[in-house]
Order: sequence, then C-alpha cells, then structure tokens
Amino acid sequence: HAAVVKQSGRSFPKDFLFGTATASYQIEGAYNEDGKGENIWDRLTHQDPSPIRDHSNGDIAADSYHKVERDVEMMRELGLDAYRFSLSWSRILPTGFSDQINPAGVDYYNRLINEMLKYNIEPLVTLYHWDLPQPLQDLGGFANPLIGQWFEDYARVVYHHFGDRVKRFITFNEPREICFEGYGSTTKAPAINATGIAEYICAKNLVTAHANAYYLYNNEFKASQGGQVGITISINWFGAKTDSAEDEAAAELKRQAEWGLYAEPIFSSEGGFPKELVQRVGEKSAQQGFPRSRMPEFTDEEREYVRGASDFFGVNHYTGSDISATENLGQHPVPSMLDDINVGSSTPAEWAPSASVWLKLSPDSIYKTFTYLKNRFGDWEFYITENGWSTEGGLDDDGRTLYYRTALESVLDAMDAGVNIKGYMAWSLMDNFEWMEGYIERFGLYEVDFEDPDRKRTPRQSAFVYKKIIKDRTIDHDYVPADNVMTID
Ligand code: PNW
Repeated sequence: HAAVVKQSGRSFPKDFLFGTATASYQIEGAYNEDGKGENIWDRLTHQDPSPIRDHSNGDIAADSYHKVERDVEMMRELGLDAYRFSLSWSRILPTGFSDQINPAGVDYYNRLINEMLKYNIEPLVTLYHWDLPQPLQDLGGFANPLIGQWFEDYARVVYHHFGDRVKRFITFNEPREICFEGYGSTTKAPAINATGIAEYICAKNLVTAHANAYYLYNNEFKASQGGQVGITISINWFGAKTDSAEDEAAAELKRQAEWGLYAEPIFSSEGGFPKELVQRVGEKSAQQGFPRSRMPEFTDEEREYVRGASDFFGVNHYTGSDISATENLGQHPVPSMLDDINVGSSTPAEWAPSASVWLKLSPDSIYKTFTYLKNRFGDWEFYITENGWSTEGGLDDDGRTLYYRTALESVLDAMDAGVNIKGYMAWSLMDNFEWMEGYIERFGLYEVDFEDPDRKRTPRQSAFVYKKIIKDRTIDHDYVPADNVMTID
C-alpha cells in the first residue's frame, strides 16, 4: 500500500534539468531501413523470439525513426528542459567499424537534435544503450579488449557529427546490464551466460572503453565543443536487513558486485575494482581450482587511466532491497557472481508492487543511494538519468504518479543533504519495447498504441502531473489534472 508522501513545499533550482529518457532499440523501429546494420537485439529477437515474453521485437517499436516531430511535440507538451536518447551504433556505422558512415542515420539524429534545439530542449546523448553491431559481437563484443578501440572510433564519429550541438554525452547505459545480464546470464542480449567469468572480463573492458571515449573528447573535442562526457550506472539501494555485522558485510559485498564493479574504477579516489569483492572472487576462484582469479586485474597504469575519467556521474535508479547474509540465499550456478557473493535479498511487504517483478516503491532509496555515493566517491555532479514505474497499460496511472512524487521528494532530501544532483530524467517519455518483457510492461508517460499502424501516442494522467511539477518547480501532492487535454504552453 501507499508510501508516506511528504508535503514539503520545497522547490527545485531554476537550472535543474527535468527531462525524460528513451533508448534507440526500444523506440526507433526501422530496423533495416536506409542502410542500418544488424545489431545484437535484431539478432536475438529474429533468431528465436521465445526469450521475449510476448515473442515481439523492436522491428517497428514506437516507430520513432519516422516521428521526429511528434516526439519533440510531446517534449514540448511536457515542458521538458532536456531529453535523453541513445544513438543506434549500427544505424550510424552499419558494420560497427568507422570506415563506412551511413548518412541517413546521421541525418535522423541531426533532425531530432535540431528539432529539439528549436525549442530549447537540451539533448543528453547516450552513445550505447545495449544495441551492439552484430559484426562486433561476432568478434567477442565486450569480451574482446579491442572493444575499447572500436568504441573510441565510433565515439569520434559521434563527437564529430553531433558535438557542435550536443553538450552532454553518456558513453554507456548501465554496465551491469551490459556485462552481468548480457555476458554473465541470459537475461539480455547477447545472452552469453559465461557465469562468473565473462561479466568480470566485460567490466574491465567496458570501463576502459569508457575512459578511451572520455580522453578522446578531452584531447580532441573539448576545446572547441566545450561539453562533458560521463557514464550512467544502474544503482539500486542495497541496505543491510538488520544491523548485524554479517548483514552489513553482505550488503557491502552486494553493492560492490552490482554496481561498485563499474563505479569504483572510475569514481573512487583509489581506482580499480572494489577490494572486498576482489578478495572474495580471488578466494573462490582458488577453491574452485582456477590457477588465477576469474576477475581480471588492472595494472597500475590501467588503474590510473580509468580513475577519474568522467565529468559527471549518471545514475539510473529504480528501487531498493534489504540484504541478508543468511536469508533467501537462493541457488546459483558455480561459478557465478551471485555464488561469489552468496547473499540474499528481500523487500518489505508494504512496498507497492509495479508490473515488473524487480520494481517496488522504495520510499527513501534515492536519498539513501545518493548520500552514500557522495560519501564514498566524493562530490561529483550527479544526474538521475532514469527513474520510473511500470504498469500493464491504461491512461489512469495513479501508481506512477505516486512513484514520481515520492521519488522527487527523495531527490530534494538528497539535495538538502548537500548532494549535487543536477537533473532528473523520467523513464520513459513513451511506452516502448521493454526488452525481455516485450510490450507487456509499460513505462511511458505517454501510452503508445502498438496495434495502431500510426503508433498513436496519448498522455497518461502522470504526464499531466509531471508537466505541472516541471512548470512549478515544486511538487503539489494534491494536484489532480482537470481534463485530459494536452497543450503546449
Ligand atoms: C533500465 N533493476 O534497465 C534500462 O536502462 C531501460 O532500457 C529499461 O527499459 C528500464 O530500465 C526499465 O526496465 C534496468 O534491476 C534494468 O533495478 C533493471 C534494473 C534497473 C534498470
């Protein structure tokens, strides 16, 4: 049942960026149009649709490739300061390599960016949101250290074509989902499932690839373009279930494995992978008969290179859970990251459920996460690059409204405590292809009719509420939209 919602009357600074977020494969469609190459989600969904709950794919999705004007019109209706979207690597570079640039792909993003800028909506551009060109996957993808060069070459093309107008770039969306889900399990493409091995290899290659793209910008583009390059990590709150030393240690290990693996090398003052996790994986590997740790090491030079390589710290935050050293431990493959840490997780019964099994309304988790991040990693500029709630559809979405209001109060709590949060992107502007959940779980402020060839977009109740928050820069918990007529103010 409902969380306790505060009525604080506090307000957001004028320059706080309110926005929404999407990702290329989830909205664009046009999967084989105008020279786009095949990516790992095209391959996964076409080869065998059964991993997708409704056997769907992103071939058409919300058809955003053909809807630049309507998409920007929705941003204007909401009064957004910013919009975060991702670039399809294989739409720009059909083979993944930068010897051949697809002009139609560059043109689509130019039209989108220019249309947004007409209305002063700032683009936040993610270079990679999970849709690797298939030819690069055939060479090992993120398990191949050369990914660092391929990504740098792609980043150069992106900065060159869009950096005159885009001032904030996000290299990767969610290393955990790329590495753990894509390589250490089967829950995201390319579903390698080399548990306990490939997620750690991917982690090192990915943070290094990020650093390459960061230094490339610094060395070749920053002086003329004056923008920033950061990364977005998915960070849910993992607190100890009880205050016992065992549960506290379990929660620490969980934080290190789920997100410290990616945050520590870049944002900590010492760099490298998190210490307790390194030790644990080393011990387990030895017990299991591996002659060396399954987790790769950084040389001193590599550690120094990656450490500090970011202008800002992007966080996708959705929920939280309580971590125990003894309860709900579950069964895990050996070896695997989950077996390495061997902790259990649960959520309080009173937290409201969404349409997604992993997503509950955890009232204070933003405050807890960001005060923790500031304490551990220092005073970075933080952006909340995703936060949102799923339903099974319909325009009346009180659950989503409650979620957003609760989350934004928690953002204000963190800012009051001195955390430098510069912006907040709601996931998502519109319904889209929700990966393995297909079109069953809906995250949009706008509903999309996927039966309609025109993919009609209709604002939900929560869209009116978010619009009002952005306009007032404060949260009116009693506001009820008068009618369902959306206008551009
Ligand atoms: C994000 N978790 O992934 C992705 O960036 C989006 O593409 C996706 O549509 C959205 O969340 C909703 O699922 C996440 O376990 C996946 O907390 C899992 C978690 C968080 C974010």
